[in-house]
Amino acid sequence: MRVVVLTGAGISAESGLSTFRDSGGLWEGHDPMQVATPEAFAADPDLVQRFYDERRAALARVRPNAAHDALVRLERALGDDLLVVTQNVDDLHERAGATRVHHIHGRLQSAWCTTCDERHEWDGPLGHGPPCPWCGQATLRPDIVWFGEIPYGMDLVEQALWDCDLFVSIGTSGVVYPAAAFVHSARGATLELNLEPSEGASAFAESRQGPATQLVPAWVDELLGEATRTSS
Ligand code: BJW
Repeated sequence: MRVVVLTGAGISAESGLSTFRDSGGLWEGHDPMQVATPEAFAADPDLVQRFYDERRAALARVRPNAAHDALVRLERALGDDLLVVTQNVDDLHERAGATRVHHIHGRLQSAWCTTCDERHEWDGPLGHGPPCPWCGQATLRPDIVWFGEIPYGMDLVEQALWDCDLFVSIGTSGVVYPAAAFVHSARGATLELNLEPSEGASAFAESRQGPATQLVPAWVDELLGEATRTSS
């Protein structure tokens, strides 16, 4: 059974990280076009660096939740037959113990130097213009995929979707492409787990509603139970 799981901000919501588009979400205080485009960064780098510095600092105050933990249980059972593709830039999947995670929108804890093109693991702020550890230029930006930029590793993701028996989308509103179209690329069965039906819910064979910390562990139990019955 080859499974591709797509996660969005909703899986980290119960850990205390804001989603983007829910009321009280990250975009309520910021116009996305003022913080999440290369043009916005060129126009006001201080504002954009502050937005990401605050979110990077917030990671120290949160922990993975039962939904992240359940996906780790699934990885331990399926091994290489599971790929978690996340739109999230937090590190909660990894901190729960996941190893097969692909961040299509980049990571808060990575900094990218636009002079030498090197990427560096980065825990602190970037807003004060620290020098790149490789070339020394003060041209580090958050290693985040903004609107108009190409998400990371799309060939790998498209191949995994083509090969999978099951595609499961968790905690994403289904409005941002290319992730919103993954359901159409998936060759296998499709399932959505979300607090409410997403924009793209009708494209899924099945859609379940509820908080990720309840839906995801229950779904993993169900899948592992089925796998045990089939193998015995
Ligand atoms: C819970 C819950 C709980 C809450 N339990 N659930 C085709 C058509 C139209 C437009 C385009 C198109 N193709 C490309 C575009 C342009 C653009 C785009 O999609 N625009 C749309 C807005 C229309 N896309 C791009 O520019 C992308 N690049 C691209 O397409 O390049 C071309 C290319 C593609 C492929 C191959 C080759 C070339 C780049 C997109 C970059 C997105 N970046 C952002 C911000 C940066 C990261 C950051 O700052 O963190 O990424 S936007 C923002 O939205 C962020 C997120 O990852 C992303 C998705 O948000 P998500 O995760 O869905 O969060 P929410 O808040 O929207 O939803 C949360 C959901 O959880 C809700 O449904 C809740 O109900 C639910 N929920 N609590 C379960 N407890």
